[in-house]
Amino acid sequence: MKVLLISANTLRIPYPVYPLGLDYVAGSLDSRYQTRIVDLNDFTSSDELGTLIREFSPDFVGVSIRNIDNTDVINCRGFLSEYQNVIRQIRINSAARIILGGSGFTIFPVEFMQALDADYGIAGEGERFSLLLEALEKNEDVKSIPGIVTKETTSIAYEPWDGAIKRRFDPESSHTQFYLSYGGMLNLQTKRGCPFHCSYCTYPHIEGSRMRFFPPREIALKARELQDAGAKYIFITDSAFNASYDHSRQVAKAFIEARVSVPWGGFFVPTVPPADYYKLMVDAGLSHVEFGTESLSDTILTNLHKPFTARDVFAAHLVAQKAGLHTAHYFLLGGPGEKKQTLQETLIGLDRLERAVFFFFCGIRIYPHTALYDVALREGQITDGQNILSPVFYRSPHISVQEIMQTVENHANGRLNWLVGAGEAKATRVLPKLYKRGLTGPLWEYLIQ
Ligand code: B12
Ligand code: SF4
Repeated sequence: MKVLLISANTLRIPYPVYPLGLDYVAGSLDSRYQTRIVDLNDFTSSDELGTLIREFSPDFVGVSIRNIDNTDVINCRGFLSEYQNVIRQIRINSAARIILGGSGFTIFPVEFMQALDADYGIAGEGERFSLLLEALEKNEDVKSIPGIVTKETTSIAYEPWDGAIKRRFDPESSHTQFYLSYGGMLNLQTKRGCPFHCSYCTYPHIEGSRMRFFPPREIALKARELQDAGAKYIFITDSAFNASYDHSRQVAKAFIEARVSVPWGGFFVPTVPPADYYKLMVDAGLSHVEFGTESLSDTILTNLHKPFTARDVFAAHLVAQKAGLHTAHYFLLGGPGEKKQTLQETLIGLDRLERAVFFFFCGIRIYPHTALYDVALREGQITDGQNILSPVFYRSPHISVQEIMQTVENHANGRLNWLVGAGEAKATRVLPKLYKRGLTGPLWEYLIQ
């Protein structure tokens, strides 16, 4: 049986992202299946995909749907029509059964099944792909498999996957070579799940809220494999790498033992770390910390159910700086309770965060299965059953997005390290040139003055 796995994400902002999820889907399939991963970033035209499908002649095609949209309130861009084109290409060139999956799909499984001409979908972890293929081959009923979505599905409930998790990484594959030659960034997962309950966040729904840790030594060996393949930078894709200080320290120690020398970074929660935490991380190669800070007003942090206070942010920032790390903070402005005064608290606090890059997003994308969804419903910002696949952003009733943006822009006063929105235009212009010149990593550190 032949299985073709397609990464349909062609967004290159802030940079193209290696399709890690498909390595896990491929890893779940045994050698009975001839499995091939293709990445649309690696193609120059949709005709190329058609030719490949005809030549490979798959029995099953899995399509990975990562991004729904760019979550930018000002310059919003959705990707549904691109996915529709991909499915059309598959249908024209093959009789294979089409199965959807991925983080974007998991947020809106029913909506995507209705919008795309696919046969099945899997909400949640793709390790269940093998169960689906086996059931289909044996003509068994697939509906008993947790997370399976069909055209008839109206609601889905499933537990996180508790079976084996295996990544199949092929250093020789064409798409690996693409990422190595375009910035050199590959990625790595050290655990699944986030135990926090931030009100707007989809991550606990996608990965589960119980942390499931991968063995540190195994992760370090995988990091070595990426390094030996030529990776110049590794992004740790965990929802929050330091959500477990204990496990992340074990990972860092395993990196040191395995002689991982490539720099790496990831998302961190700005909580106060144990003594010498960031020093150990730096010894293990950590170079960039991306804090999901969101606000420096304690009122807003409480409203967003964040597991820290503004004071914790200042403390976390200071220790990260002392350890010599490149530091970025993400802000989500305009959430419940945001008003002039809370925005001012954030702006005043920002001036205390020295030598950092700030990414501001205004208006918070509303997703199902979040507390923010319920707030928006109560406030009449959305209606029960409304299709929000096409983005709807929560807006504070007390201050407009325009006023927030203008206030931030005024306060930024042209400083390069203050980036409002996804920064698409700037990034599209500058980043490809820098990568061509051989620079690697996320590169936002070059904006720090
Ligand atoms: C790490 C991360 C980033 C990093 C990536 C760095 C890197 N080099 O990898 C950075 C910071 C760059 C980033 C950027 C963006 N991101 Co991001 N990111 C994530 C995060 C936290 C993890 C993604 C990941 O790699 N997970 C690990 C892999 C193993 O999991 P996975 O891909 O989901 O795959 C599993 C399943 O989904 C499934 N699966 C996957 N494919 C398939 C296919 C089939 C057929 C099947 C059956 C199953 C299946 O099986 C896999 C194994 O279980 C997710 C949130 C989350 N917790 O999932 C957001 C997330 C994917 N990002 C999101 C967004 C929006 C973006 C940006 C557009 C933000 C912006 N405006 O700049 C950009 C886009 C970047 C790009 N070029 O595509 C959204 C996407 C949904 C949406 N709203 O559109 C998410 C879900 C967060 C959210 N807001 O809900 N991101
Ligand atoms: S915002 Fe970060 S810390 Fe909060 S639930 Fe999401 S991933 Fe976890």
